[in-house]
Order: sequence, then C-alpha cells, then structure tokens
Amino acid sequence: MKPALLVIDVQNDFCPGGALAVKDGDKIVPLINKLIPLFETIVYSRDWHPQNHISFANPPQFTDQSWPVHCVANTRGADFHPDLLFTLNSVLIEKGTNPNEDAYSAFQGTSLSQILHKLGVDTVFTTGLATDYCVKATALDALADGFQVYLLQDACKGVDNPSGTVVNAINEMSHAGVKIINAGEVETVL
Ligand code: VGL
Ligand code: ZN
Repeated sequence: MKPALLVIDVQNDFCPGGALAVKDGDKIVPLINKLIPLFETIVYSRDWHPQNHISFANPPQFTDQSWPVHCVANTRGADFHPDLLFTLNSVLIEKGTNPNEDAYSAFQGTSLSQILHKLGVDTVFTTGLATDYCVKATALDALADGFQVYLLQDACKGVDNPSGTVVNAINEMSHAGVKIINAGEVETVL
C-alpha cells in the first residue's frame, strides 16, 4: 500500500470563533498531529475564496449551501489552525478560488489527482472539516478516481445543519465504499 494522509480545510474560519465555525472543529488537531509521523505523503487543502465568492450570502442560509463570508484568501480566517503540524514534503492544495463556482472537493479544479497518481499513491486517509461538505466530497471523488479510501471518523467534524447531515454523510460515504475507522486504528491498517 502507498498511503497518503489528506487533511481537509483545518482553517481558523471552520474552528470555534471562526466565520463558519464547526462545533469542536479544533478538537481534531491533536488527532491529526499524531498521525503526521506515520505518513510520507501528506496533503493539506485549504478553502481559498475570493472576496466575491458565489457561496457568500447575507444572511446565509447554511441549509442551502449559502455561507457567511469565510476563508477569504490571505486573511487570518483562511490560515490553517495555528497548532496544526506540517512536514517539509507537504502538498498544499487551494480550492474554491473561482468566484463563480463552489468547490467542496480537494480534487475539484485542482491538480491533486495528478499529484497523487504521480507519487504512486493508491490509498488515502481522509481527515478534516467539514465532514458533511468538503470531507465527504473529497472522499467520494477519491473513490471515483480509483483510490482506496478511509475516513477517519473521529478526526473529522461537520456543520450538521440541519442536525443529522453528518450521520447521513458518513452513511453515504460508507455505502459508496469508503472504509470508516478511527484515527487510533490507522496503524493497524498501514
Ligand atoms: C466547507 C462550507 C463552505 C468545507 C467549505 O470545508 O467543508 N464548507 N466552504
Ligand atoms: Zn467555502
């Protein structure tokens, strides 16, 4: 197996105090940090929107995927959580950069697929924010692209508005073929 760890959108705006805060979004950071030494290839994505991004609304509805202004490129809210660890050979992916189109998946409109295939990666372990949007879209795209996909359930947190969307997202991923495990089980799978 040639694995990669995917760390999706662990950014200030998705953590408590941020513009689009996910409950307990910051709690996954220590779990992800513990996994970093286990992987040679680690991909960090960040939601990286222009100021006039199509998903921004006032007031935002959330349930219709209109959102408060969040993760505007080069702002503090778009920065990675300050405690998140990086390695020198990290891969950085920016998404949602087109003002006219939202992009939840780290594969959408990016070169992530080519990068992973070129590195010979065949299996991805997915973590991050938010379970019911960018994590789900990334995991499903990874499956469609031929990767074996694990979701590290406890190393993800979701928007869950309305309540139940996180459970539904996990069920949808599971039915599609994503293997659902916890971060502590990764070493037994590698
Ligand atoms: C996300 C909503 C809007 C995410 C990004 O990272 O899951 N969710 N933009
Ligand atoms: Zn966004």
